[in-house]
Amino acid sequence: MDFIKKKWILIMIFFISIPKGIAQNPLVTHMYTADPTARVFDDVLYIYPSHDVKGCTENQGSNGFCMPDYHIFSTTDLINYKDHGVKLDQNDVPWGQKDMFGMWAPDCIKKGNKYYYYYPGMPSDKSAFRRVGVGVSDSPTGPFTWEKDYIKDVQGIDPNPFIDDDGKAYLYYGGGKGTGALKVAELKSNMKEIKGTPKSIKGIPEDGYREASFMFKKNDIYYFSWARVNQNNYEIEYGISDNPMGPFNYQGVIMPNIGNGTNHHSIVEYKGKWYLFYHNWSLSNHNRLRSMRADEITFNEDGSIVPKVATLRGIGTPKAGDLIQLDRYNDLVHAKISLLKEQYGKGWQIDHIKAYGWVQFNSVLFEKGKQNKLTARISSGSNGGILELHTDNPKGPLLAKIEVTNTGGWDNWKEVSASFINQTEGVKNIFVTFKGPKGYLYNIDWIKFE
Ligand code: FUB
Repeated sequence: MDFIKKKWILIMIFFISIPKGIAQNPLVTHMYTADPTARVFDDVLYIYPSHDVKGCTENQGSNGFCMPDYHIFSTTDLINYKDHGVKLDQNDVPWGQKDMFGMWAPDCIKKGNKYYYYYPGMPSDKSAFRRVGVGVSDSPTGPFTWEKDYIKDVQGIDPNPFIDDDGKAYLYYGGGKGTGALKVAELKSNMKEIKGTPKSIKGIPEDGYREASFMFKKNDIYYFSWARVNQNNYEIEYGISDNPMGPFNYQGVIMPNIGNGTNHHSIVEYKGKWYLFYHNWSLSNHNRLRSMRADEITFNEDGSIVPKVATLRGIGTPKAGDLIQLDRYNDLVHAKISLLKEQYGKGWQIDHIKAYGWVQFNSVLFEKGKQNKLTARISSGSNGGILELHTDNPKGPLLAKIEVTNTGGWDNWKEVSASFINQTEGVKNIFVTFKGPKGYLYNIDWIKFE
């Protein structure tokens, strides 16, 4: 085989094997992802998260985190997330400690035609807990050319770059207690050095531990947000200002605490809606193995942010061909959810399903002539029952009906299908209703339309 042919085959194998997440919350389940910074470049939404793994020794990582590298993800429909693979490994940080497992929250920004990726790492000179490095690329997914040294005079975690309308660029970063925990510095036009001395950010509550700086601008208001551990545990909070360097006027909570561990966020506008990206560890039940999630947020007329309680349903509008994880429901009656056993995939199942119950899942797109068949991944250790797909409400128009029989056990999963009885069009809330005799009927992993 000639060299060119071989090269193309290898390139095709690479692209075919890139894992795609097909999920609601969390956004991907094939790996653990934390600290998601979402950015929109040329109509594509990119996520720059960190990566949690298992297996560090006592001397590796810090604060119980085991974080070896950075992946980048992209999406255009908020449902399917493409994993572009590892973009920086801990042992390729030119100024970093080898096997540090300390690759904490990163970020990326576009200036002109270049993309600048900022990340914290443990320096081999041991001059600080974390230093901040930067890499440059012609593409939002790299490859990046990594600067040989960390940014001089910057010490701290969670770097967050921001470019104002006048072209001035700033770097927010830091974590800790007391005045001066979070800092801001103006970046020079090369984006690789800071001007002058970093300043402590003023106007945010002084009590508690703070980290996860994130700045955005909307209608000429500078919104500076952070995560704070106070008596209510980890909350995402914000303040506003008419100056990117503050002082900020404290506004309160964006997302209340979602459990006993960290939260770290970013806020972005995509296709006319605003989204809060954050993380949580319900997939692993271990607060150092986190998964990125997202929910839509809205603003009041005065510009304040309507506080958001984390949802399972998350964002995006699945369409024909997408897996619909019903266990990421809007409402669930006469059923429960639990984690799938590892050998059957990652994620959850709906179980303890009883007759007269249903699961509601909002915002599914039906396109003319594109869905003729309903498929469900189900199991049943009983005599089964009927699974019906309705729109609008549990007694709304019936689209399809599957008769589920015993599959050989509650852990014996099968894909069963039925043709659509009726068609519908547009974005609909769906209701999968459970019918059958007394007792448990079947379990559901996911459904899809084709
Ligand atoms: O992921 C490691 C650290 O945990 C981040 O840098 C913090 O913001 C917190 O999420």
